[in-house]
Amino acid sequence: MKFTLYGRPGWGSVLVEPQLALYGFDYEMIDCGDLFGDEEARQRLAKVNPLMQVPTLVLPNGRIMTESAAITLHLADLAKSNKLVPSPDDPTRAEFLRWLIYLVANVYPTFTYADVPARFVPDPQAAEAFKTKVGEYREKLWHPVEAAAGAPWFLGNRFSALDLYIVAMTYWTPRREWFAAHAPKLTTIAKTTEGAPKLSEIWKRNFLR
Ligand SMILES: N[C@@H](CCC(=O)N[C@@H](CS)C(=O)NCC(=O)O)C(=O)O
Repeated sequence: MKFTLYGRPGWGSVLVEPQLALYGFDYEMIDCGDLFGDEEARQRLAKVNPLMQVPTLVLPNGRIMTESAAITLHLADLAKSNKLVPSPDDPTRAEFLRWLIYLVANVYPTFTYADVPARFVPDPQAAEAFKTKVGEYREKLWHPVEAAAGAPWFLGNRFSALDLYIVAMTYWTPRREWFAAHAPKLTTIAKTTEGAPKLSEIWKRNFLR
């Protein structure tokens, strides 16, 4: 029962790796290479994920999963555990689903469009202006997340996969300094989650090199 996770330190694989670890699943990591700068890396990944994105997860039965939110829900099913995903009768379930999907449907695509804006807006000046606008929009998207955040975890007393997303995504642009100034609750959640000894090796490998 072994999973294979395609990823890269600090990239989207870091949303899934801590989940595999917390469930105690056996997994190996494959570095996908620089998907933005290396066409060979893109073509290699295209064989398992036509969108050439990570996380890309090969399940123990050989099937491929992409989309971090789908992976999050499926891993909880496979683990038969409610450790990271509240079960359907849990009062926090609706809130969990709402914000999980919000993060992947609203926040995550801003990176797709603004990481390499020239893919969508060929003119360099227009691309720069587009990147700035998408960046501003991304900041706006974080305000409702901050407003909805509980303590000590996003869902209040209940730790969940959302706390793992918050650690990773607050390392991404607009980055920790911005979150400290504009999203203090999310910053505290990120720090508390990162402080848990079980995952320290994973966070270190991904963000603190
Ligand atoms: N909807 C996907 C988004 C994955 C994603 O955008 N991953 C980024 C890395 S953080 C990526 O692979 N980007 C490469 C590209 O956009 O070409 C998910 O939630 O898993």
